[in-house]
Amino acid sequence: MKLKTIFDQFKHKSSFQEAVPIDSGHINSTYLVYTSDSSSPDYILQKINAAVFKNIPALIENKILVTTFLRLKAEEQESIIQLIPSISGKYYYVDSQNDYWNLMVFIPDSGVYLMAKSPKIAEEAGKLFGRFFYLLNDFDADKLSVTIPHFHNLNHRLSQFEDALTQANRERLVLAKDAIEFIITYKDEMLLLQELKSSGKLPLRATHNDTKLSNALFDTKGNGLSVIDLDTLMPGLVHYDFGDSVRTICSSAEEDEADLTQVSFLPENFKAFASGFLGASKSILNETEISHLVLGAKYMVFIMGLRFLTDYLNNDIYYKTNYADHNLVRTKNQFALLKNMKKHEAEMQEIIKDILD
Ligand code: GN1
Ligand code: MG
Repeated sequence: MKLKTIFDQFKHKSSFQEAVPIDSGHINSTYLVYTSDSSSPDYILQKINAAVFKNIPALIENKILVTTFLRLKAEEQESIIQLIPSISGKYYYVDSQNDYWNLMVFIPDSGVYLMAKSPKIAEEAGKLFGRFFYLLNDFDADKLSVTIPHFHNLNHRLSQFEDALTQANRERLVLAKDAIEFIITYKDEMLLLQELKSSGKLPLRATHNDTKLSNALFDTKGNGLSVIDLDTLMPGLVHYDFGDSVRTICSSAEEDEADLTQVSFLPENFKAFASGFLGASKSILNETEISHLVLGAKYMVFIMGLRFLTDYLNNDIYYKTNYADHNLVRTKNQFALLKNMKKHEAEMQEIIKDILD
């Protein structure tokens, strides 16, 4: 089906001019739809990956619940994603190939960063994700459907990894040898977060679960505008959102940089990000949550490396890849970042303490 035809299945009053793919996501297919009338907005049209998201109506319902809630609480200058209903009245459209689409208003003069080039960008992203997290404090997380069960549960990801090990081909097993050993060495350290969760010491909250830098929208001056990509809204821990941001905002390279000498942890970005995030949200966090934020950062780098590695061993069935070893490159990159981050742990704790004092 043509993109124009799909676009016109939604209730907007605009005319389609052109659709340009946005390639940065690993899962869905996303297009920026330009409209021909200057008085009407442009849009984001997105095909949701049904292999990854098994219950897309529930995913859309999560987005509607949260955006409606946020719109009531947000201050005027805050931009909250706005979904457009389809002609059927539902907030998605199913095409003749059984693909699910949704449409959102594009926020004008906005863009994303793949890397935080300065602490200012890191701080702005921190404020944005921290505020988003804070505003959801009194949203009842039980209202959210679990669209990907055990998404950030390390026990689950480790068991998927173990399954992948048993059926991976020899060549990939050999190439991944060091990465496999890395998992074995560090998994117990990371599993502490799941133990705290299971023992009830960490509250389950409504979390975004994909707070990488490129899911923060900025204006042309580098000010934070809006949190985007609400696909993985689910009950979760603060550590998932804090950690996934640190993973991307405090790295000197993109997550698939193959030259590992380019990959290092940036403490000055951590300081800026943490001060933005905690400035907005510290009032709602308990002691145990706060004392494990650094573990949360390590955990998210670790689990992402583990998921890339598992997909590599499964011959790349989950993430979009651009070349044969792309997932292995991503894995090694994440583990290089984690190794470097571990050298800064004491400093990270100090930074958090200073922010909270
Ligand atoms: C995926 O599709 P995208 O880029 O928004 C993944 C996240 C990972 C991310 C790594 C549903 O997100 O968990 O953090 O890639 N989303 C899903 O960049 O698996
Ligand atoms: Mg996403």
